[in-house]
Amino acid sequence: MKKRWLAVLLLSTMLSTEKNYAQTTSTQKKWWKEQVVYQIYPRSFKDSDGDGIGDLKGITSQLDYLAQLGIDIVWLSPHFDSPNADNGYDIRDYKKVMTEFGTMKDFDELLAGLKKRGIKMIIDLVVNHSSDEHQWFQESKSSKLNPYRDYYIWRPGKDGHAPNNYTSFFGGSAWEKAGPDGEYYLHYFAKKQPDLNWENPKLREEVYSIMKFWLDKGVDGFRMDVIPMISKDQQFPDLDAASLTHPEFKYTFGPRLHEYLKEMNSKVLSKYDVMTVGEVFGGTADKTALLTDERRKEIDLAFSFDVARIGRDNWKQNNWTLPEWKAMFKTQSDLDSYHWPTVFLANHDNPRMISKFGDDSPTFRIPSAKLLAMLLLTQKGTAFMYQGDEIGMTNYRFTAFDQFDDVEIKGNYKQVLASGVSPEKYLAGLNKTGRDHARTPMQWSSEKQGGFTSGDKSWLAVNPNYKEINVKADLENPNSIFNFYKQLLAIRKGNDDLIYGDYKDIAPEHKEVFAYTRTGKNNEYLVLLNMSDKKVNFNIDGKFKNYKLVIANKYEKMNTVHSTVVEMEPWEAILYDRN
Ligand code: TEU
Repeated sequence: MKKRWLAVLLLSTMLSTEKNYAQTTSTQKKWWKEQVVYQIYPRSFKDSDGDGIGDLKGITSQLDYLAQLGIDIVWLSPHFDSPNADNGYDIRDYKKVMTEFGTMKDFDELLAGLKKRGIKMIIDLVVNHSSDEHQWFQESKSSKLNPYRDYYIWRPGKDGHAPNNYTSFFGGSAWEKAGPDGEYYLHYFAKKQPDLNWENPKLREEVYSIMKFWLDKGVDGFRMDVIPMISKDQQFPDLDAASLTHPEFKYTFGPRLHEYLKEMNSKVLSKYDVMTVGEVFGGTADKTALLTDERRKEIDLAFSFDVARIGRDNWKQNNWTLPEWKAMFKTQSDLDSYHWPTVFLANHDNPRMISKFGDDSPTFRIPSAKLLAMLLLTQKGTAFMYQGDEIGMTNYRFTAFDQFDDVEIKGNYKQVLASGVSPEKYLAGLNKTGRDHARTPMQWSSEKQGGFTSGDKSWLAVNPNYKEINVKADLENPNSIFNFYKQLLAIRKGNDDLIYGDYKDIAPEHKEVFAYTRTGKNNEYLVLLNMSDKKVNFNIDGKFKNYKLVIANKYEKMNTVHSTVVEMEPWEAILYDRN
């Protein structure tokens, strides 16, 4: 008896040692690997009361629309009480709903309405920082002796200056002097977003209690905002010159990050059947993989920014090539069976995917939007859609700075111009990279304000192309982008070969065509995407002969592969399968 216990003890110690993993596990099936997430940015989705700001009741009014589309999980961007310095990514009260968005009752109704339709919901967990209007910060700021002082990161200045040269993503120093003691607090983002001090165990317990509060309401998990930033190097060393333009690589993966995530997992997440996806802004592929290795018990999934942000250098958009982009998808799918990738091309911090990766001209908007839909839903990984992409919404053409709302642009404006960049050049850059492109209101119909609000104004202008690009028009047209998404989502649902099948890029060096296979136990898929505005004769291996058409974005396409050359139209996307 004693011996048996000793053996069990020994075995469990071995299993819990980080490097001593059991070798038997392979890719485990999980609901969150199979399902498709749809991100809602509540401010811009649907306004129910005419104040020009989207709200929870507005979302609830469109649940049948989401069910009709066929998505499985909604990711709701922050809905918590906030003074909106950064549209809700600055939280004043984590257990209260933002007044503009409604009440807790509205939240409960939204959640119940989703559940009724079999749709899950994950919410945003923004705990690298809070709002400066959070009660914790008000207390913390009031005195060095206040019990909440250590909820935030305070340091004395150096020779009358900030404690070090850290810069904020939203302009200027990352330190701000405040309160009666003349100390500085740290804020990686806006001044109104002071960073929380995770070194303090009391703060960590507060975060876990917030998580439990929402999980006990029935939410199905979290998207974790800039999660690798929560642990900081307590020495706060100056940034070297090279890091000053991209400090995110120094602000992430601090010494205690993995310890904190393991604690969060054991104290909270492990007690629920939920999914977590971390926003990994500022991480290399190797470091990111540590977060999502299922044996380490930290988080399930990570957004790596490589794919969505290719070529982006702050507000500038540099050129990139298709082979470079393809290599990034490969890196993710090359991960071993203890990891699961994500596929995302856009969110509320990035330009519209059609404008960045497709072609938003009148000729090619529809085929390129459908091509990107096929890419998103046939790659290996949990797919994340962003609101409006299902109807092919495009970037807004900004012509003046006062048309922007974004704190990032407002905060950096002076600094960028002072560095010698002309306003025209900055504007041209922002027209490619700006975060507000994705935040213009959802276009529901050709009525005024695109049917987003009954009011005369919306918080950010509706894209003037709403008369042509809107939900109503897409629902009425069987060949619309919406209906293409719907078909693809139906093809993918429950399709283990397409979900778990191996990924192989069959032409990694091809400059126009993205071509890959997904090989499962029962079937093999061949995906051909011509990502150019030229006709391309694409050579494929003889082994694909007799593969049959599943779906394509041009309807006259041949039904079966007859030769080793596929003549592809500009932006043509074709999905074939073997069976
Ligand atoms: O985003 C962090 C992020 O990746 C970018 O927005 C980045 O800060 C910026 O583009 C740097 O140039 C998350 C949220 O998604 C974003 O909306 C918030 O503004 C930010 O964190 C702070 O909470």
